[in-house]
Amino acid sequence: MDVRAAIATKAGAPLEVTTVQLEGPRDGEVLVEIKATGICHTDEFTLSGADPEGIFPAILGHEGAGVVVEVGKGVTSLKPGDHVIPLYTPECRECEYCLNPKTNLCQKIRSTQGAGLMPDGSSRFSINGEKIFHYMGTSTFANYTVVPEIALAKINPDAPFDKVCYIGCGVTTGIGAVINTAKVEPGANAVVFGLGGIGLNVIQGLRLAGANMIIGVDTNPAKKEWGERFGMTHFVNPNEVEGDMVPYLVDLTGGGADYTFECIGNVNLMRQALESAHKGWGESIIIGVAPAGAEISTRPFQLVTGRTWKGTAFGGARGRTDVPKIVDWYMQGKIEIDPMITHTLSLDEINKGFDLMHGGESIRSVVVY
Ligand code: NAD
Ligand code: AHE
Ligand code: ZN
Ligand code: ZN
Repeated sequence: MDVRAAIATKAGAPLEVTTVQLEGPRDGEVLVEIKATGICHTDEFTLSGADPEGIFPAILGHEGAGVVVEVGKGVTSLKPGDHVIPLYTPECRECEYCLNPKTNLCQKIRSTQGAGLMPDGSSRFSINGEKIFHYMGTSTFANYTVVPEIALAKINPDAPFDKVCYIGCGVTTGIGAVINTAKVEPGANAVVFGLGGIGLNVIQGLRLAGANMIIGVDTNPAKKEWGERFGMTHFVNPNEVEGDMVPYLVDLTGGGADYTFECIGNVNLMRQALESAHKGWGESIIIGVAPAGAEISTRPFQLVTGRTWKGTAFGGARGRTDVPKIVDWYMQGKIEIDPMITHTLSLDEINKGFDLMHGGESIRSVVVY
C-alpha cells in the first residue's frame, strides 16, 4: 500500500516527506496505523550521523501511538481495532533476557532491529522498488508501519494518541529511570542534568517517588520555570557557577546527591554527574546517548569510594507489561503529559520539530497524522 512518510535520506539532511510503499504484515507482524508520534532527541542523534547504528535511507521515529489495522499469521495477542504503542524495546517474554528480572533488554529481535530490518531480515518499506530501512523496529514517521507483535503494547482505547505517544519513549524513560533503575526512595536528594523531554520526566518521577531536593541543571535559563512546573526544588545554570560544578553540587546537597541522572548525552557531564553523587552510596544513572566514539572516564577512586555508575534504556521498563500501566497513570491524573507537548505539527512540518529542538524552544513536538 502507499503510505505517507518522512524519509531520512542521508546524515544531516532534512527529512523528505513523500509517498512510500509498505508491504503487509508477515508471520508474527502487525500493520499499525500511526495516529501521532513524538520527536525525540534520539531521532535527531541518528539523523545527525552520530549514531554508530545509523543507516540510510530510513524511516525514523520511535515515539508513536496508533491502531492495529491487520495482523499477520500467528499473531494472538492483538486484533484489528486495538490501540497500541510501538516498543523499541520489545518484550517477548521467553528470551534469556526477558526471563531475567534484572533487565528489560529483550534480545529476541535486537540484531535485525539494529540493522533496520524486520525479524526475517527484510524491510517492509520501499520507494520505487528501492529498499528503505526501518528504525528501532518502530518507524513511526509514517502514517502506517509494520511492527512485530512482541513490540506492541496494547493500551486503553480512550487514551488520546497525541499525548500518550510520548509514553513510547520520553515519559517512560524518565519516570522509569527513577522508579525501575534507581529505585529512588522517599526523602532522597537528586540532581538531574538536562531538563529536556527526558529530564523533565525524571523530575516528575522524582516527585512521584517523594524525593526531597530535586536539583535541575541546564544551560538554558528558560528551563528553570519548566523544572519547577514538575517538582524541581533548585535550579543550577552551569554558566552562572564560578569554577567547577562538582564541588558546587556536592556543597548544595550537603555531601553529594543520593541519585544523579544525566539526560543530555555529554560524556563530560556524565563524569560530573557521577562525581557529584554522594561518597559511599551515591548512584549516577546515564540516560543520555553519546555520539559514536565518545567514551566516559573518571578516577576509579570515585567508584572505590562507593559511588555506582549505571545506565538505563527505556527506563528499565518492560513495554508490554509496563506501558499500559503508565497510560493508565496518565488517564488517572497520576502523571502529567499535556504541558510538555509544546508543539503539534503535521507530517509536512516535521522538520520544524527538529528546528524547534535545536533552538531549545520545544519540550516535545508531536506530529499528528
Ligand atoms: P532535549 O534536547 O529535549 O533535552 C536536552 C537538554 O539538555 C536541553 O534542555 C538542553 O538545554 C540541555 N543541555 C544541553 N547541553 C547542556 C549542557 N552542556 N549543560 C546543561 N544542560 C545542557 O533531549 P531529550 O529528548 O530530553 O533527550 C536527552 C538525551 O536522552 C538524548 O541524548 C537522548 O538521545 C537520550 N535518550 C535516551 C533514552 C534511553 O533510553 N537511554 C531514551 C530517550 C532519550
Ligand atoms: N544505537 C546507538 C545507541 C542508541 C541507544 O542507546 N538507544 C537507547 C534508546 S534511546 C531512545 O530514545 C536504547 O534503547 N538502547 C538499548 C539498545 O539496545 O539499543 C549506539 O550507540 O549504537
Ligand atoms: Zn527516544
Ligand atoms: Zn525477550
